Amino acid sequence: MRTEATNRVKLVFNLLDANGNGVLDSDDFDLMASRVIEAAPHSDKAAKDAMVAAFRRYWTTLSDELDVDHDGRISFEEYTACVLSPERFDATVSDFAESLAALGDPDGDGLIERPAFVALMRAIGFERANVDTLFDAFEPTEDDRVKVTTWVVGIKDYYSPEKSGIPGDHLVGNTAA
Ligand SMILES: [Ca+2]
Ligand SMILES: [Ca+2]
Repeated sequence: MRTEATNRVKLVFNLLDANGNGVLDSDDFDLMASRVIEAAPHSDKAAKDAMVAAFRRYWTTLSDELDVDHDGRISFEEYTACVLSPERFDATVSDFAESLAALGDPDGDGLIERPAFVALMRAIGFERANVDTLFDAFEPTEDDRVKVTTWVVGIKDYYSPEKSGIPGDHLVGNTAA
């Protein structure tokens, strides 16, 4: 696995541990889902429900696939296995990526404005400066919007162990140090 992928995985693990107890557990995903929903006040109920469902599925998949000692929690060591067999998580990551991007596009025009993007990414816990750099790397239009599809691809790439030098690496930024 590439170093960049390891750093991306480490960052996501720390962010997903929303209650800060050092392991991933069911509670983290409820907390994260409510934070993200709150950051999308203009989205409709269907989009919010889809996001909540995607977070639930995310936890269920991680729990089924990675909780090898069956203690209901996923340690960082358990979590790192996800990058070794990413194909087991493809469908879950796709569902998550599409739900998140859809939440950022309440008017359904296929484009996401910077403030909506920043609000969602900050809710997940990424650093503001890194979020702006990522948005710029997605090559926004003149009126500062990026395509939903670009973001979806960006999220999937983020979880790909063989990828490096991708826009998502900007999220790691200084926080990896
Ligand atoms: Ca936790
Ligand atoms: Ca465990």
